[in-house]
Amino acid sequence: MTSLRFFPRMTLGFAVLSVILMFPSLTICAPVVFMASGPNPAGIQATVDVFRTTLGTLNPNVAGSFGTGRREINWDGVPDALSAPNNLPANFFNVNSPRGVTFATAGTGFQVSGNAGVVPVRFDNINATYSNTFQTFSPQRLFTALGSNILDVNFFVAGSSTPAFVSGFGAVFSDVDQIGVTSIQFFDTNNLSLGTFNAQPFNNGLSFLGVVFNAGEQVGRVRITSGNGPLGPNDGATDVVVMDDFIYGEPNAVQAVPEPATLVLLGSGLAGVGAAVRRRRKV
Ligand SMILES: [Ca+2]
Ligand SMILES: [Ca+2]
Repeated sequence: MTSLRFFPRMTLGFAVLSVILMFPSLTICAPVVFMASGPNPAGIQATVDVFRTTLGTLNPNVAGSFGTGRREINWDGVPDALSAPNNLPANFFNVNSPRGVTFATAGTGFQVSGNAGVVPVRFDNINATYSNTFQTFSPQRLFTALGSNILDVNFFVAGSSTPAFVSGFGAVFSDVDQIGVTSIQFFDTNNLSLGTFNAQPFNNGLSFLGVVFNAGEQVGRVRITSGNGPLGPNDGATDVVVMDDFIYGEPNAVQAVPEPATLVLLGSGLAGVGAAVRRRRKV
């Protein structure tokens, strides 16, 4: 900063403005990161609560956009028929229970863990060691992609096919062992990365990672990387990680950007209006 002390403020401002004008797609990010890890839910609860408060009031699980506030998914109310050992439809939380998200993965699908007394809990149906590896933040269901440790969360106006953006997103992870592996990458509505953020590890514990963007950024997608390999009966020496609660800002419709041709028409239309005004003044 010392070198900037004698730099005229006006000149610096002009220089920054010039850079923005030269690179109109340049994104000025202002991420606010919330992260915690601990041996149990109490170890991350305070951070989760501050993240919730920052996003605003919890909205009901209905179609449409409330404009502000937040949505949450804790997986716990998913019907048995759509939980382990069965797969969860990718659009369950935009169709069956409208919360404005759909999932995508290069793997084979998605699964919500089973309830006690119905099927083996916490993905013991996949590997009998998993109930000793994973714990829940919100009892008693967890979530995972299948055949891949990477999944995308896409946002829509709840209950519709209208693309939407959110101001922030966070997730609870279970059994993050390695540093710099489990992460959330944020993309804006033009699919430009807003940054990748890593979850803090805690062996057999819970980790929370949430990011809010407070400079008007529009998050159109997040890519979640859970550990370094997919769940499986023989997952080897990998760091397997599953997910619990998703917490995110209310999805709002992405405003359509006029096509260049439309802009030309709009521009010529305005020029015509200007000419008409000038003609009228001459009369
Ligand atoms: Ca849960
Ligand atoms: Ca692990």
